[in-house]
Amino acid sequence: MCCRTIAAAVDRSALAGTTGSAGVDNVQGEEQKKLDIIANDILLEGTREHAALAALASEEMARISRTSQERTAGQYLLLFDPLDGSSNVDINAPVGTIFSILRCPGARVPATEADFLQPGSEQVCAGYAIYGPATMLVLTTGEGTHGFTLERGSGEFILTHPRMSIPCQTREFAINTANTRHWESPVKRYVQECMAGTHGPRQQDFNMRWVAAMVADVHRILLRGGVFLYPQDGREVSRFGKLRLLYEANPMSMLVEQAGGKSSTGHERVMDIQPHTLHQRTPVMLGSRDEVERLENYHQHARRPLPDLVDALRNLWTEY
Ligand code: AFP
Repeated sequence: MCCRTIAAAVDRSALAGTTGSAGVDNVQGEEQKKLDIIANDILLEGTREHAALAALASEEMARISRTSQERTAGQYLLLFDPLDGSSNVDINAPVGTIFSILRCPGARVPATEADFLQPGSEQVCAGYAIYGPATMLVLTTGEGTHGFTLERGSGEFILTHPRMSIPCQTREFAINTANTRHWESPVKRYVQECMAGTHGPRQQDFNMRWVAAMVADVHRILLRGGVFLYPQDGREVSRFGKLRLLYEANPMSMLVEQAGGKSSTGHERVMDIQPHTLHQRTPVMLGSRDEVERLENYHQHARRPLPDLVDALRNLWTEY
């Protein structure tokens, strides 16, 4: 219901004058778009009265918001990124809503922020809506990942992509290569080897895609495979990665794992991370299993000093 309303708001944005910046920053210090705020309000309005929910957390709100059920102890906690990739709205490119549902521990009354700090493996449901040429809802409750397409006439989501499955192997990767100089050596090595194509160690040509909306990049991977990377890097802002653990990385990791893929920080499974704060960031590498395992391998290898030297020589060799 909320996703249908957000889809309509995105659809109308150029006509309604709701593209562009709202002129304020969110809790992460990132510029809020008008539609970030509109989508957040739609989700708050549409879920606040829901009997099953104890509290909500959003990328756009510094603190959690308790629902009207706080006194009757709703059983679940809802977390969301209301409009992922929102700068794409201005160029009529895909955006989406990402969400995650957790059990409220012991159905405490009222729920607290600490109740949200659960590892991704505790999620009972995860999903996203993508607002592209068609609006789709992609969901998992722990029994596979399934895609539903909005039929605009009836307003119903019809199951069109049952049991989505990510092939183990791929020749497509997604990363913002403008950040190359900031990456750590295992990521540099991985991307350089992909870019070296048939003459490099991978002995095959790779393709690169980057939509700048995680929802769209993950959707592509669920449909045809690939690997998506947003690693930590040398910049202050992404020292611990850019993406938010609780309402971006965890739900996407559950969807990917339920489709047979893998999701890692390079060092550990994303869904095993014990969160410490609501808006915590994490590095993410997810998608086709063989590629994510290769990346983990390179990270493990790079921990030892000698392989680091080998990497440096290899980088020199590739550059010159
Ligand atoms: P917003 O949700 O703030 O628009 O950010 C989108 C995002 O977190 C993720 O969806 C993209 O993969 C990533 O940022 C794009 O980052 P770059 O700006 O480095 O391309």
